[in-house]
Amino acid sequence: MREGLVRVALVLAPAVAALMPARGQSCAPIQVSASSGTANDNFATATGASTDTVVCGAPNRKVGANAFQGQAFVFRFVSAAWNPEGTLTASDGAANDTFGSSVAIAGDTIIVGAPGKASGTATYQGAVYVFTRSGATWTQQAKLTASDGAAGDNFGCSVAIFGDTAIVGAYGKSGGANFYQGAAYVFVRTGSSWTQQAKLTASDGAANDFFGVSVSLGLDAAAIGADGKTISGATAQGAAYVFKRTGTAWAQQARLVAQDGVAGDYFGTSVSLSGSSLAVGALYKASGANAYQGAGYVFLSSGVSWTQQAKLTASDGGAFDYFGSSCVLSGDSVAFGAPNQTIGANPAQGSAYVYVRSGATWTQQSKLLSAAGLADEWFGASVAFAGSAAVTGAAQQKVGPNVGQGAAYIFGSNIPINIIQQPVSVTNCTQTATAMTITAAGTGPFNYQWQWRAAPAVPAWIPVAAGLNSGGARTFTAANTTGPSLSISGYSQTSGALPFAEFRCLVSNTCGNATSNAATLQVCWCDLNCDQLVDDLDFVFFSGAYNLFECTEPGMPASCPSDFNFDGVVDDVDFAIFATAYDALACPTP
Ligand SMILES: [Ca+2]
Ligand SMILES: [Ca+2]
Repeated sequence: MREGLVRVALVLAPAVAALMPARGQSCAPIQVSASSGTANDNFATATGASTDTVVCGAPNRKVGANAFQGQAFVFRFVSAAWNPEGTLTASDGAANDTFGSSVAIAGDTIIVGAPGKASGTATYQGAVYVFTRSGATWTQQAKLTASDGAAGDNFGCSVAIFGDTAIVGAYGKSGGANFYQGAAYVFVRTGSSWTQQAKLTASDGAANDFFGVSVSLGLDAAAIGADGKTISGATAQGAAYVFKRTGTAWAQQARLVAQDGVAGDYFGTSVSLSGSSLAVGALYKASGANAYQGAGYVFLSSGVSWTQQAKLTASDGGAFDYFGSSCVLSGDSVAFGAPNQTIGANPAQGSAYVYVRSGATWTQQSKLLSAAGLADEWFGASVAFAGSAAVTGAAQQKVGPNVGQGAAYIFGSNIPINIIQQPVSVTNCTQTATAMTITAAGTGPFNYQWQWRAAPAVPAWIPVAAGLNSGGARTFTAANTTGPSLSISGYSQTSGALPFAEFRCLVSNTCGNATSNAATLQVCWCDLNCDQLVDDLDFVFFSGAYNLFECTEPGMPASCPSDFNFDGVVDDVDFAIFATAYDALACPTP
């Protein structure tokens, strides 16, 4: 049958998917700062958060006449807004305390580190202050100091709290003759009284380990960073230690190092423990030729042993980003700050990256940026999670006329949408229904609206209506037009060029939106029996229609599918179209 047929141009030209970049728009986060802020406060150098409360330390803030005394500021989510709830000041605050260098919150308790606190003539011995909330009022409950405190300990350089247990890092603590070996101290609360439960040191402690530079707490577990640790001769490769509590006794469970650790990584600068997972930052980790780009690591515990699950780096990382300067892990979400990253033309504007875990796989979900967009913001100096919101400190940000005042940003239900599965172009016969599906990541709930166009006949995008849609001489039936998976069926077309139509989806949440790529639906008109081939079986169908000729003829299949050029008759023109597809044997591919 193929001999003697006139070859005509392929009517079903390969469709060109109109690929558009996904537009994950970053919505404006909520900015909080001290209402009384002044230049060089460095507000949000440290940030802690619970579900509805954020605390930001401003360690270099002048209080009264005391330079570098420091304060901390509390904000609470009330009536759909983040409102100031209190200002925390040490009862015995003095110049150079740098109160607010570290902060942590659990429930109605906040602890604040003041590593510069002097004890008599012992400068930089350090202290930690505990505040509790009653109603909306914060009051100092305790001042914590180490049982063996000494000058230069920097006790309070890092803090963490979990229930009625607190841990305090003192990276400057000497171990015998080992300067800067470091230590961490555990305190427990009974009623309103705090007592030291343990002093933790590494089993292999040595000079310049900086053990305690970072700390994190879980249930009967502590993680402690020692970013100066020499590993097998590699100076400042860094390590993180895990300690477990049994009863009231603490014991070292593991020493963790990066699988690809080398000298100078400073692995352990930041740590965050959540359940059986631990995140660790290595802010000076090189990436290829990029010195000091930084990296993050996630370790997983089996209950006894720890293994590295992932190494995370920024998709667009560059040299001197200092990625991993800060980190926070909660469940299957982790964030790392990259405060020295250049954004556009702005050096040290900084950013933070959020990753989510599915199974054992971590995927970058969002890149967070400040709304101000200024050089030297140091955005990402601190990170925290407040429920589903991500909090990021921009500790050097200029606020109004105040250079270095600092601000924090809360990305609530407005974490930018990232479309992680795009709709797929498809070719179908006239009788086969199609679904176009996308998957959006970010903070839900999401609103979906599918759009279509009969490009190039009708190039403007219009919303897909539930039920019958028509335009550009095409009609189809749609369902689930405002869900992630659009159903399309009943294609018909009376004239016009192919492809049949293009579809895309607009996704939005409370403050932002994103548009998916466009996907093409192409209809293989000649595949009359819907088996994805144009072969002899279709020819049998076509022959029957060809012999009947008129679409209105009794016995002609409904909608006259063999009338490929939509002129009301099945004639030699349709036969030529069929012959071309028959020669190709297959439907055109999108
Ligand atoms: Ca077929
Ligand atoms: Ca025809």
